Amino acid sequence: MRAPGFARITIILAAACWTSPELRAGGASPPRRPNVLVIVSDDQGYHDLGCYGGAEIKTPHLDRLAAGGVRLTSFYVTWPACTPSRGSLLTGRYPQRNGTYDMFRNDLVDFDVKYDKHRYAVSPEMIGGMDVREVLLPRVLKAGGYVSGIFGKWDLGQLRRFLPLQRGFDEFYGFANTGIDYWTHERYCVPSMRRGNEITTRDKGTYATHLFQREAVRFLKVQKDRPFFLYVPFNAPHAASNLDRPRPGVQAPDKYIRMYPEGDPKSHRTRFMAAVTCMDDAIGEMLDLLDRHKLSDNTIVIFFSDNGGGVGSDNAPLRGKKGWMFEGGIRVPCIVRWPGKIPAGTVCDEFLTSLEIFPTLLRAVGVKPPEGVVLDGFDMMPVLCGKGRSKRTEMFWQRRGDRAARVGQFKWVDSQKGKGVFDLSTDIGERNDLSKERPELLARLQARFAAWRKEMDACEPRGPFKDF
Ligand SMILES: [Ca+2]
Repeated sequence: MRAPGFARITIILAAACWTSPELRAGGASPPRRPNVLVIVSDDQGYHDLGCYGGAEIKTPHLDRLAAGGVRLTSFYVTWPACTPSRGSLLTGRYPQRNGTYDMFRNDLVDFDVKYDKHRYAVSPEMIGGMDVREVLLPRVLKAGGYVSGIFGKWDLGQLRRFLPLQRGFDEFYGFANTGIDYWTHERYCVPSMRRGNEITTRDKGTYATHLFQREAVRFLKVQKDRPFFLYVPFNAPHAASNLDRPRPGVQAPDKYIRMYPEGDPKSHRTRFMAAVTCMDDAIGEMLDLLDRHKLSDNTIVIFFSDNGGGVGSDNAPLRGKKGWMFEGGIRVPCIVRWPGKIPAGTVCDEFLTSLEIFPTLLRAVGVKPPEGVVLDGFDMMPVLCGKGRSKRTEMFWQRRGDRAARVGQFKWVDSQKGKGVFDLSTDIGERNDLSKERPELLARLQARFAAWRKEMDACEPRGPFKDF
């Protein structure tokens, strides 16, 4: 077995990008590699941004980001919930290939079971984590001279060996499990905020989004003079994870709830919109800082939601929501900005996924992918720049017994929430099941899924769920 590691990661300089005329003449140093800012929201719906047609929600800074770059309308994540989706972003691989193909989560919390720290320490969500043989994006970028920081929701394992500082990040402030109370930062009564590897309760009482904003801004100010990878995976607007009953849903500061005076301040929808707008403000400060330090033109900014909208969200016109195999679970808003490269204010309807982000970023910054690692995506920058069609023709999803495939314009779903074959080019809402009238199409989609499943079963096994 080959375990790709840091030592085998080699760097190439993309000569066309990096060798300035001055350098070729023996003059000044080459231009700086582009910075990377990846922002992920949590359970935000397809219609929960102004720039995606959400008229009732206030997202001026995300709208500004879209106005300066490209907005994707046919962009998918790899799983309809948090953990595997975030794992695919950082590995560039299908969940079934990197081994994280379900949540690291204790189901007992749904039955109001309270954990003390000793019981929590040996519970499944504490001991699961992304296989340490997986090479994560910050590890690869480090070979290119990047400093990397993550501020927010890690969600890829809580034991020290799984935590961000052991996976290539230089700084971490946030929580490692899959959800917290926004104010206490506890998960079902267990303190969960960390600085680096250690739990901290120092900021208890401060709204989590404001803390991630504070830390991301601090990182930008300190690291602005060298190439950086800043990863800001918010937990907003995910419902809070605490033991309050009835379930509180999304928590939001009063200041932002008051920005929606027409809504019931106690409703899930009002608080969801308030949490999104608070997050949008945090994103705005990061964008402002890039502008102030004249870094915007040399910074690739990517924003997307880790899965379809959950409690309080609006997924229109898509069918279903978080957890589902229909489009509402897996098709998400995504914005990419790279001034001077990606035309401003454009819309891209091409078939693309979060698997493309890893190879796209490495190509853009001139760092070679890790040797011996199978990546499931490709460089989508030419597509984002309007210079070509997407190479993606297929995508597959599996969550326990639920399965789905998109092949070209057609989608097959076989799940507890429903099944059928749909033509997305005319039926984005997946209302018209074609499986009876097009049995040959159903068979073709099922065959493509079976071929993908066979490939996943044959790849080098990864933990923690697989028996090998
Ligand atoms: Ca999520």
